[in-house]
Amino acid sequence: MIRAKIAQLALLAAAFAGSLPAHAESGWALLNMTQGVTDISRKIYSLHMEIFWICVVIAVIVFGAMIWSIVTYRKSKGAVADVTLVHNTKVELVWTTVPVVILVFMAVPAARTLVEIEDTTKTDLSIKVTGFQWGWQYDYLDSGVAYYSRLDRKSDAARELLSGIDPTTIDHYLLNVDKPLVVPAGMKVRLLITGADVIHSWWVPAFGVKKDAIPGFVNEAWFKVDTDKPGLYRGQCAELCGRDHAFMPIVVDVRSKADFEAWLKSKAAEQKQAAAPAAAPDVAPAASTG
Ligand SMILES: [Cu+2]
Repeated sequence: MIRAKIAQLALLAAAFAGSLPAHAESGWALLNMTQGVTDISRKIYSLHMEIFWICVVIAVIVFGAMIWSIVTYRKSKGAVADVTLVHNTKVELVWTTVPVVILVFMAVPAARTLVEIEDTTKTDLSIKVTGFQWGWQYDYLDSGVAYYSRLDRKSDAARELLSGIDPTTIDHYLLNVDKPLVVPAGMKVRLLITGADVIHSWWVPAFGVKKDAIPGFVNEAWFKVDTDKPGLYRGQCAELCGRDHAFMPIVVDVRSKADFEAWLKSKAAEQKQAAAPAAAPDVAPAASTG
């Protein structure tokens, strides 16, 4: 009976594994965190995997010993509880020392990566990111280019109650923005992250960046996308910030250095033109008869 149940569970697990969507990454890899496109994101991924396997080994040893003891020394087999073993210094030393050694073994590489994550020196570009209800404002501090980035129009129309629009027909539903953050690949980009109203969080998994956007505070983060990995990368606000929290996605458009510089130049010119005062109307007031 129990064997039949176990076989049934194994079949179910196999069916579940088989039903996972086949992507570039397939099967169980989809359930794992992504390796990302920056050096830091790969370091975070390796740390995650190392610590995951340490936990697996510990779990196998601990649960194995527990289950084996329960089965082997069960009452129905005539086992009698040992009430004499109340203290053993040797055993206590071992079960204190071993976890301490394991923790230090995990903490050293983790601390090293954390220090690297916090190192916002020697950056090539600084962008101020301001989270607001509900979107993101990007200010390129060195060039004066600034704009808002919000949920794209198509997703915004489809999400309305009784819109009648089928969300499955929308490309990247709720994950597209009108104006993505444009950055160069291969350059160290520093983000100065703050909030305009409540706490938000700027999160792009592929970069290994997730930082709270807190009103009155400026948090720092940085990323450097691999030179050979330009493309669109998506993220979300990761701090519950109110009614439309689910509708303020993040899209980062990573371009080659030359492409980025050309974009920044044209954007700066465009903004300069838009800010210039409009020419005075060429009509004399008396001629205006309504
Ligand atoms: Cu939010």
